[in-house]
Amino acid sequence: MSDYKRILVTSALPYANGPVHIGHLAGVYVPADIYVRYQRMRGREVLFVCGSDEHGVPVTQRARKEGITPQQVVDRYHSLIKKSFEDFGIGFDIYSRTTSATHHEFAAQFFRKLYDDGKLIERTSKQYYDEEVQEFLTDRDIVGECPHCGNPDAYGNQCEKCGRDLSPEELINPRSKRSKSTPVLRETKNWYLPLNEYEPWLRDWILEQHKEWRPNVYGQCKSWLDSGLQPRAMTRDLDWGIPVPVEGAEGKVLYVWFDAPIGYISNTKELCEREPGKWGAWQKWWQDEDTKLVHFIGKDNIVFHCIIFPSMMKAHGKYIMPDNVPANEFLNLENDKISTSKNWAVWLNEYLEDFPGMQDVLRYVLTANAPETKDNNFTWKDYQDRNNSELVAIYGNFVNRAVVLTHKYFDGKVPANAKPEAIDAETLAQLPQIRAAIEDDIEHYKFREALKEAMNLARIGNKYISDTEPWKVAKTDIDRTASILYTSLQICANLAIAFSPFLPFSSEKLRQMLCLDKLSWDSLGNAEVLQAGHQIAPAQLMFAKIEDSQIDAQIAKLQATKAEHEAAAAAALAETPAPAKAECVFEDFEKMDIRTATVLEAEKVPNTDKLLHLKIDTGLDVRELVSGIAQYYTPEEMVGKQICILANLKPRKIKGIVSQGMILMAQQPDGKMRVVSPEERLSNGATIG
Ligand code: B3M
Ligand code: ZN
Repeated sequence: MSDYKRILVTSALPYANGPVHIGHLAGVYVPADIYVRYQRMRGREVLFVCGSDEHGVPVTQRARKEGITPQQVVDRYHSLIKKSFEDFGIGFDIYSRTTSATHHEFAAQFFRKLYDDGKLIERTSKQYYDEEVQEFLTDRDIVGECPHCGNPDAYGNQCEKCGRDLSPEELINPRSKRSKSTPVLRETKNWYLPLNEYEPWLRDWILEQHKEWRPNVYGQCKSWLDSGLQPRAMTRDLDWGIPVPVEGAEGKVLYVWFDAPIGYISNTKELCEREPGKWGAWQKWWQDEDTKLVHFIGKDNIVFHCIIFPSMMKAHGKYIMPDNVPANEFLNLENDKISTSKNWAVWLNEYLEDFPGMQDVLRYVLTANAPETKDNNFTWKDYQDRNNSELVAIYGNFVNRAVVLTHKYFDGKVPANAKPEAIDAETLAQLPQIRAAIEDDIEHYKFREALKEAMNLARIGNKYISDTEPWKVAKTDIDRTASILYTSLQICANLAIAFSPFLPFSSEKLRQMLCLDKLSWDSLGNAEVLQAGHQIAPAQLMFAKIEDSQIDAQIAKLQATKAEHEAAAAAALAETPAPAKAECVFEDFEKMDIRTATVLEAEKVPNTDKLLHLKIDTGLDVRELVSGIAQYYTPEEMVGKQICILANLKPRKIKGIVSQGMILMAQQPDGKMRVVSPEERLSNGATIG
């Protein structure tokens, strides 16, 4: 904790364009919650802030897709997301939203101060504009051919095929996703934050003063800084967002990544103004060096939280900087990238329908497999294994035996330590070291390791009770039995405390079983948390076994989703025409001699499945050609058909046949080919131009 007086914890504001899934929990919210719960148990003053990010392009895309307003989208998902976090015990002190009046006002004032202080550069640039929908296009609304790999559907900001970052002007044959039309470049004015001016300071603050940051975070910051920072537009030509509060900015809004991080501050302000007695003034949290600020995010948000937002706050002049930004990598699902658009996810609201009351199991598995240093993978099989072989068979089993036997032999009262032996003290002597290890790991944001330490204590307890076998000893030596259960119950009490930041629901259940007033972190490591004679409650099942059938159902659900998405994607492909080719000139077209012709004879080319060998009357002559249409037409269907051919194509030999010309075919988006025939029968040799 060093010399800070309070801790301010933020977690990334989820886009309110869909439900939250296990990737969100694993990447950001469970680690943040573990850290906050632990710090609160240490008695530190902590404020945990989050809220819905409601102005991003994903919101407007969803609104368009559903034919509703962006506000309707965010209203639906804000409340769903908020409830999901509550259901999983993510203990925010406030979960607000960026469409709130408080945020709109605060973010506009923040921008206006930078504007008035001359910290922004006004720049005119050319942006793509869709004349059909009469709007400027965001980078994600523009698609076109990637100049690096030829992907025809690269986005204006990135090619998802080769991963290269792009700018819209780099795309070949750009198309608007909004109207399928070709967008035009139009001049527009926006306001830029000159990030390059903050580069020296960022280099010192991050690369010199925060070498302790996680390597993935430190490394990404270093590569951004080494590549040289450029001024970045902090406004956009969009209609959904916070209007830019300066003259001449009609039709422009604050860039969502300017607006959203300010949401951390405005949400804090909203809480402090609502409960000043408890939280004091918001400035105490954001503008006082005695506050330790920690941002929990996913790796795709590093640049915004380590470079852009700090530069904004530096430009503003009064704000503290984050002490750490423990960004997680990504979690995959059954070896595939989690995807909202492909519905390839385990949605928190659906999880609880299928596994009611089993939040802790998911918290446990997602922490045990947390992608803290590299992407990781969630499988339902591993979820079942960890629940059944760790939570049920070790932790739950140990607690159950200790509590049940205490009721069986001592009426549910903690027995006196009547006949201690060396193994008891040796076992309890491990408690302080386990506490120290958990504390050190959490303080260094190593939640996987910290959880392992807590689980290690459960293994120790389970081994202890298995080795001492109180159910046997009770037949001959009740005093020895008393000491074994006395020792076991001390371990149970330590477990309830140690697991509390990770598994709050089962720790609460154990606290109730042990009739502890509260789970006090200071009692962790203590060999006598429960006094002899203390009455405990009847045993409750800590964790339930998960059956194969439950897992099979989840896997089947995912497979059905995948099949559904692939069918939808194929149908969508059938509607999407091939991309336009590069511009040509009339002279190019004049070289081609396109004529009508009639098919006289047709047969399949032997040993091929795609080729037909045709004899045709072109009006100029009777000639032969080979065409790859056997999958779409039988020879019988072709005889007598009037077609259009490119008559002056250089002859070429195909499967031993000299083919003179090429039939003009229309290729459907799904690949099907159809002959292009004149609407009425014309004379053969009619020129087409
Ligand atoms: N809305 C979440 C994301 O990029 C983004 C975080 C904002 S935190 C200020 O997935
Ligand atoms: Zn590419």
